Amino acid sequence: MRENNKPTAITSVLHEKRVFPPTKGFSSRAHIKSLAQYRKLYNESIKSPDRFWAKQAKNELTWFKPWKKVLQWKEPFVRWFVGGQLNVSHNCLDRWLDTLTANKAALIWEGEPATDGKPGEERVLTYKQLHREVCRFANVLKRNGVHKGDRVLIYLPMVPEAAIAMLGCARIGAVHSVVFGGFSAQSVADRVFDSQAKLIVTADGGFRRGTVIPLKKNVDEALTLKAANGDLLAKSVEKVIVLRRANNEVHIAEGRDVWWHRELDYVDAECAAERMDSEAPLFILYTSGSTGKPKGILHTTGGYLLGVKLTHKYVFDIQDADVYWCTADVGWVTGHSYVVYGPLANGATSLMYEGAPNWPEPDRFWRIVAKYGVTVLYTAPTAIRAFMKWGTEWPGKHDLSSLRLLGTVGEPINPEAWIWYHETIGGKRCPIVDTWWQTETGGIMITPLPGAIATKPGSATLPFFGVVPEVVDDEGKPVPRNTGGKLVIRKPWPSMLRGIWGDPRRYKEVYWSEVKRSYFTGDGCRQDADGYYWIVGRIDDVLNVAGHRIGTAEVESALVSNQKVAEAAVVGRPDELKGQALVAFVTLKSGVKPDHAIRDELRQHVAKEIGPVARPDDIRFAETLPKTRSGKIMRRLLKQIASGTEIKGDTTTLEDFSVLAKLAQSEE
Ligand code: 7RM
Repeated sequence: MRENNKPTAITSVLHEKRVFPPTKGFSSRAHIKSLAQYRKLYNESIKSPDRFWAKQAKNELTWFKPWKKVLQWKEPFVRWFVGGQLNVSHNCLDRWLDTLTANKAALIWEGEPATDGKPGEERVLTYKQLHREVCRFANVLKRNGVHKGDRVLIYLPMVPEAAIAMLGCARIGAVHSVVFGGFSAQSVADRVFDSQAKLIVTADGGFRRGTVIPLKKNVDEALTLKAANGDLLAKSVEKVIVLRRANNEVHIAEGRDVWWHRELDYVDAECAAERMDSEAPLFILYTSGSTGKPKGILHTTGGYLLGVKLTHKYVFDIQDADVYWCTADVGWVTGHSYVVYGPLANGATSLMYEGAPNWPEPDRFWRIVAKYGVTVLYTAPTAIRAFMKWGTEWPGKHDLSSLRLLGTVGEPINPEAWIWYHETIGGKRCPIVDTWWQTETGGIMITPLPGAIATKPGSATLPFFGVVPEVVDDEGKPVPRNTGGKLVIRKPWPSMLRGIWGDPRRYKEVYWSEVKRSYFTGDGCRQDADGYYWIVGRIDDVLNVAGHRIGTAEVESALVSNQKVAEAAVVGRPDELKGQALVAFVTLKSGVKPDHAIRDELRQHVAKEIGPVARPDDIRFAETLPKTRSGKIMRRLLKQIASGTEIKGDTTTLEDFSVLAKLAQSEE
């Protein structure tokens, strides 16, 4: 473990006193109508979890075979609905086929506008149509040798086929691992290697801000990359299914690569949903931690689906007529749980948008809200801060009166952005649900329920049903109210991660060792006098840059993989727009002179190794890095230098005092 940093409170949040009670008009129509009703259900969920969850699982999901035991907990390994059988794709699709929902829009998709000014394409898939496409694609997977339990890597742009591919895997019991389209060939290769995926689903290219991202080309490159021992990283891959999307030129390797549309000619639309064990793996999603290697977070079937269905229903107060839009990419957990699985399990209409919020102009989101009459919008604080910067004239051009509820996720929201969102986008009438959760938690954990819980700008408020959070000190003891500490979860919940793919020891070590008998979130937190939770951000070596989770160690290992770099330390500094920016302190190998060209080269190098999201904002060169006597890099100091703040605190453990002065001088 590296030097652990105490959570630092954001002062503007400490003094935040505004309270927004739920409005009568909203509450009277909401699923959960009052604080009393929330408290009653919450208490039930904590006092008799077995009874509470059994009732929910029975009401919400269709089971092929009932479970024998609701919960089996052998810390840190959990099993929910033991012995039960169901299928996620069946619950998201087949379940609706003999209801009024069958002909309702399941997915509304808006493509990125073309560079020639033509509006974006538009597609609507009803539940019936989506079911048909999923069945056909599931048959394509089978035709290409995918069996129950096999891993499939999905590397697609934000198109309906991404959801179709995920549901197709779920239908036949294959385990998907979606890799964000902004990640590099190296990331694809690493994830194939770790998951031993048999097949990759990709597209020729995807559109982003008018340019084509060459996804297939990246896959081709990933398939040539080698491990240190000389072996191909992606040698487990037998087939690549290629979706035609951008019409860019691609290489098709005979015998290995097949076109999605051609394959459809060989299959029919009959495909029974596989009976899956409640604990059968559903997906692996890689996420950054405090080491150089991303962790494959494993989610399973019954508990995950129940968790995302229930949170989606109550947190977004989903009603039949809603047009619900979560702006996350399917490459992130938010896209899994709240673009695809949660909404479809609820028979809701989920909107998907392919492009960027400011392409071709900064009113793109508001144009879409007005065009489809979006009622519920779920986005990230970093996007909200960007909208604030671009100016109120952009939302002002469009009729946003269809909106009735707003949500945020991904990082703490500063009260200024919260108020702007509330007033400018929500017209002061829409409640805001600030939802705290993680890739590991599968679904929303701490959140307002919009008809029941009064909100405070910057607070995720209170725990969802079945969630027992606690703020503790270094010894694991609960801290008093209004005191900062580590956020832990005391009891297992249905959608929690089941482990790290192929690494049970690391799972235990990372999540269940920091604080006794608790799941450690890695976040710092404070509970106020009303019991509201205020999450202040990561206290481990994970940064949150524009809502993207990035491990400092990952960026460091990318930097040192460059021939010219001897050592690197990466820290975050506050950034008005992105929340945090990446600052890299780099020691070059002797003989290499620091200059602008190397700085650019290293930034490019990281983008290539990990992806553009991880590209450092600043690179600062140093002769040596400040270290403790035991050799740990003093990140606390580097953070202060990176933020331009004064150097405070104890520096006596520094190996080389002169180093500090030099670092401070090296500022650009
Ligand atoms: C869903 C997602 C998880 C980390 C988490 C926090 C931060 C997310 C909030 C938040 C404050 C929030 N998964 N985080 N939501 N911090 N308020 N509402 O983001 O695995 O990619 O990131 O994001 O630090 O630990 S994630």
